[in-house]
Amino acid sequence: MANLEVNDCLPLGIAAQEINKDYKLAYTSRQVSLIGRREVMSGKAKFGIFGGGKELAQIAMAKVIRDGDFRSGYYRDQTLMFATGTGTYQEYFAQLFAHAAVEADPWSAGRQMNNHFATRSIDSNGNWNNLMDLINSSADISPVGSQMPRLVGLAYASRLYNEIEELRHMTQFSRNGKEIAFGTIGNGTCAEGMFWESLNAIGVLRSPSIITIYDDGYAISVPNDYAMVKQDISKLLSGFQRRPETHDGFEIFVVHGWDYPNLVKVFRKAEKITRQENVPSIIHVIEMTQPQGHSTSGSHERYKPQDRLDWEIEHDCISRFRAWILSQKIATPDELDQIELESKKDAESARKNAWEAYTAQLLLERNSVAHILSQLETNTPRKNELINIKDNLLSKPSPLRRHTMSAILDALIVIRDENHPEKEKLIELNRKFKTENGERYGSHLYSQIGDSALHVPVIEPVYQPDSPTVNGYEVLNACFDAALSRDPRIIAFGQDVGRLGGVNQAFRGLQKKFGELRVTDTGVRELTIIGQAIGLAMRGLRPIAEIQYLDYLIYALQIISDDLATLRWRTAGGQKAPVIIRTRGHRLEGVWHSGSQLSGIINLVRGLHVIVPRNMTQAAGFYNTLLAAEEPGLIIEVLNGYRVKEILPANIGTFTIPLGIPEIIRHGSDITVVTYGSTCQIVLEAADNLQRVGIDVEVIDVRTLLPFDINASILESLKKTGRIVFIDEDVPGGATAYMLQEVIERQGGYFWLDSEPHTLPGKAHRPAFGSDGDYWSKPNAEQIFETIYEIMNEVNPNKYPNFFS
Ligand SMILES: Cc1ncc(C[n+]2csc(CCOP(=O)(O)OP(=O)(O)O)c2C)c(N)n1
Repeated sequence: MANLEVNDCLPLGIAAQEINKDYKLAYTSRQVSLIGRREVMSGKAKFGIFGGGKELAQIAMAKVIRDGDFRSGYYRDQTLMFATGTGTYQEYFAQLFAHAAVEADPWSAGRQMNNHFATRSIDSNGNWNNLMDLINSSADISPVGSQMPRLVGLAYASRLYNEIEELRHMTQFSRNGKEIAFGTIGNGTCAEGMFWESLNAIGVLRSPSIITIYDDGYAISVPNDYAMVKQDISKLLSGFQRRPETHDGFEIFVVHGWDYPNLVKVFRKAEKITRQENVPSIIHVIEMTQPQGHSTSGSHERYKPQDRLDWEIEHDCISRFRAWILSQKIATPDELDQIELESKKDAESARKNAWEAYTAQLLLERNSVAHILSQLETNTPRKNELINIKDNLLSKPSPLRRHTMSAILDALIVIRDENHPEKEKLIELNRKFKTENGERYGSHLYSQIGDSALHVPVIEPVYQPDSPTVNGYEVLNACFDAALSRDPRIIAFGQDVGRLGGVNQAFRGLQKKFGELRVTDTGVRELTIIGQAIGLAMRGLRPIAEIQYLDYLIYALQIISDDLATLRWRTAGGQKAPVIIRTRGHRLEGVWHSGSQLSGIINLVRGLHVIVPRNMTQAAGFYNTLLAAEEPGLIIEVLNGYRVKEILPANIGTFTIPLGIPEIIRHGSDITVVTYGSTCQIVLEAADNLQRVGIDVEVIDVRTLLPFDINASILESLKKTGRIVFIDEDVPGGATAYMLQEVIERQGGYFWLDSEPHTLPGKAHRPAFGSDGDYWSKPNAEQIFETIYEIMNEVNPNKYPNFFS
């Protein structure tokens, strides 16, 4: 382990002027933290978390981070953002105030709490910006440790750009893969499993990353004794240390957080090793402090003993920096005092400007309502009530939109029986504000522009007289072969995907054809398979990440939900990660290979497309659609479909299937059955039997759960039949209930029902093993028959008398 001594590092070769500039930066960064806390305490902002005590390490990091590099960090990194010029003090306050505009808070347009950073990778048309012109920050999220899985892909992308010849032309994303992915993480979070999984993956993938651990001894109130063996993360990590001159493993450094010269030296050394040799580094920054406590939620005096508090004052990195500058005679005390004075002014004026900009629009909105209320007062008998509403609205110290909205409704309640032109104006404002704010706070969950999967032109599959009939897996194999040939950005990986070609053979022979980097095996690590995909996609590549079975998607569901699904929304359209997740499920044998946890999934991954094709041709069409767009999507293939025969379309690499468009797979007039995936086949069997007793069933395959039937075509079927059943393999109240809500409530199906709507899901327990276990755990053809027959029996008992129970 490279443990440097202070004297090793002199001379630094940094001009006095630059050191003074660094001091100003560190000092101003601390000032904005202090002012930020004050703003929260005075009620102007709701919550604050700050980077005090971590300034110097970030200033040192900023000296080695280059255009094109990526950061995946957490909420302590404000100084890095200021030092690299990727954020201003005013933007910092804008985010603290939750100023909901990209122009004010380009990191999140007020959608994220403060100190959650993100640079803008895409423009307002969804086109990639030149990432080589930016010091890129992948968008932060609050679940601690969640910055680590995507770091795997951000770092691995450099290797791919370096080693895959066909990617060399993508100079907007990489210069021969020389970019480093910088990770930052707190000591406490190193107890998370995802930290270890990510570290191991980065090591195995030999990818250029510098991971900096900020160690202030605590995770909120919990000291390291409770968090890790030996209470020392770099001791624990020593097994990752590479042997001299080898490339397997990490270079590990330990350095003090208050030690400017050594921090600079360590970062320089780490950068050299990582950038030139492609060996990842870990920098354990010890003896950091947290002068403002964890966040505005509490004060650290409650849990840190007095001697620790005293120690923190003594080891504060800014006062130590000042002392060092003076000891080196780089500046005089007067000069530093002057810098501090200017810093305070800069910080205060940034706060003031941010507050004025934030409140300007809100005041405008508030005043427009107050103005209408004043006009109304003059010709209503309920004048006093309106004056009260107006005064109450104007008396709020922070003009929040919610106050304006309650004032509007309050006033409308008061004058509900009166007629004035001003009342119409108020109703109009109510409508306008709802529309504007729906967009302001909710836009970009999915793409609203040209890279949307919903804009991909439909190309029908072409069948010729000599089109061969093949196994389902061969349909996918041909689709992936065509995709990999067409587009060098496509990178497929997962457990057994490479050498074996996937457990169901869809990638058979493709590693041999396209090379080990394009079609790759991974370790058994679902979370970081997805993280790898997110990072690659953020750097312009098109990963197809495979999770071997749907049941194991749960391991990665947190990161899909928190990171991938929210990315475009939480950056208000500033970043995207068009990841395709491929998995298989629904139906095989046994508890852990036949789950169909769709309700859990669809409700956690809004922001992704969720596609549940009934066969492999359908799946291929959807892969082509997603690959033609730039949005993330999950495709769940049916596990029992790989050996089912299908006709191979002549245009297997290009035909597309639109999202959100159900398909009627059997026409009928008595009752509508809505289903998807592997139950399609079972419902069709039941429908044949129902035909024998005179019941004509219309069967609809919804094909995609997100989006769901965008043209309300199921409603058209319901209008015809008046009866509807939703069937799938999820638990009761699961995705069948979701479909029911979509059709009956959203589409207005309620008004067309002649019978009570039904759901027929799987059982609440997990699917039992064996064919009979499956039969008694999931909807089967007999049960479907009986359920539908009973509905028809209720409609016409004479025509459909009960004969089976
Ligand atoms: C997954 C998750 N668990 C818990 C929390 C609540 N939480 C926020 S910060 C924090 C402590 C993190 O400590 P550390 O990693 O040492 O970073 P520091 O805040 O000290 O810089 C916790 C437990 C969270 N945000 N995410």
